[in-house]
Amino acid sequence: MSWSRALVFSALIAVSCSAEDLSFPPGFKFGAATAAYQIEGAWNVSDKGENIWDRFVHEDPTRIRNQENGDVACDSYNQVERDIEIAAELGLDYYRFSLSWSRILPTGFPNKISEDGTSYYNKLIDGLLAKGIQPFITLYHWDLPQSLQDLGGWTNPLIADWFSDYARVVFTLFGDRVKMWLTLNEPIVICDLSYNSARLAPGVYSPHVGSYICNKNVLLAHAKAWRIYDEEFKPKYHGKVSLANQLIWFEGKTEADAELAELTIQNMAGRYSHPIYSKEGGWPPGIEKILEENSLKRGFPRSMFPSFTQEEKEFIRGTYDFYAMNHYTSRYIRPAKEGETFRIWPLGDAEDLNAKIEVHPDWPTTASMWFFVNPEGIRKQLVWLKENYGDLEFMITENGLATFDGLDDTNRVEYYREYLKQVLVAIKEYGVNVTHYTAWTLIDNFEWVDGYHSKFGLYEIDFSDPKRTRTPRLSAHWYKKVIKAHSLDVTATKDEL
Ligand code: PNW
Repeated sequence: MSWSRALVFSALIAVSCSAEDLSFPPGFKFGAATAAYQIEGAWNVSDKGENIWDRFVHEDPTRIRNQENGDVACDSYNQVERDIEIAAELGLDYYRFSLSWSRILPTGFPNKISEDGTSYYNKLIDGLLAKGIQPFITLYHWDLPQSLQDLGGWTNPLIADWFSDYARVVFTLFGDRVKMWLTLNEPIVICDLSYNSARLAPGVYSPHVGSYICNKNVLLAHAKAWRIYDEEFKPKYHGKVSLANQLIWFEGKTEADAELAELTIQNMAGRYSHPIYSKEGGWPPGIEKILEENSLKRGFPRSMFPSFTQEEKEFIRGTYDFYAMNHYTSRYIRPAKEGETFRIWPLGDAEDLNAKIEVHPDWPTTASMWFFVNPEGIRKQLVWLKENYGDLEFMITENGLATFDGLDDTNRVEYYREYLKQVLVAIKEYGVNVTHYTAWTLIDNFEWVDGYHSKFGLYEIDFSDPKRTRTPRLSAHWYKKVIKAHSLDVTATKDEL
């Protein structure tokens, strides 16, 4: 569809839904999310081991805007009670947070389990449960123990064993009380974004090689951890495990680019989803051949994109209990022109498909340079997932807006409302079984290379205050009402601030 036709089409959809019921299906759950390195601080307390983000920010502080880092962050390590209180104030059904691998296993390996690390997470889990809030744990949100990075990290195939050993320790420690799990957050960031740019930890530059090897290894690591839960823990604890994929919605810039858009989705969403969620398993159709040809063109004697053995394909296929999607933004795609160069940052062009990405001039910009607002993208993405992988249970495990300072975040309320409306359309008109929605994020936090510059929090944090005071924004008041009413038919006004 062309740009102009897409806009007319979206206007029609908007009209057809305006008189719609804004309530969520019974049993639909609302949560909010954070990640360990972004909030905890306490990077070197007790016996915690160093991780790749600690190393990345200390080794060369200029890698991060304003030379900021997560040494203290939101001080959540010391403010666990306040974080639980906030989750309760909002009335969350669940709180999604991640564990710091090197806080639990200081060496990266299970030869030593940290008592202090374990007791921090026990406090958080038990405190949430006491308030009726379900803990939803991500095992890995980008902070690999440095000890394992020194052995090659995600490019060493042994990582599947290291990760699954860690997973077993965690399931043993917390599985009696935690029923919702994600193994990895956004493997496309761990592999593609990181190795193709070196702009994220571990700062290793290995485009089209490291990123490909990592791609296969993260899938094997996930599958191994999923199978450990399935065999050793699910029979007694009955929890659910998946991984969270970052999905950017793509459309062709012109009608002629529709096929290219589909291929782009397969090359991004598909490389981290098809092996797990498709009926046949393995890499998405067509991708292996393209990446092999590219390797040869780049002068390698053979494909740098690893294939799967039949056994590996079977091992990975079906290792899910639901589909977890993080979604923020959309893009258009078009073929590259002769001699055009490719961007690698902040969001690389589809160089492997010889294609350029663009944004629609009408999409509002945000405080993050990669982030443009297009609410319909979330609906189209959900419908695409159902069409490609079947009638699965879908959970939105991240969605939210980047803004600058201030408690009056009317634009964040607007963002949530418009994206959630589209989620309701996906559920009610397209029959997509979406059961959970997770706001990113509970509190302002360390936004990776953007430092503390752009803010995603429902609660504002005063980072100049040693106490890191947390204050609800307008969006927090609004989200609380949505959760209580189980509907978008609510308003929050500025005098509530
Ligand atoms: C996610 N993109 O990252 C992460 O899971 C969070 O840790 C992060 O704070 C949050 O989104 C906001 O940035 C993203 O390329 C990575 O569209 C990549 C993209 C979006 C989000």
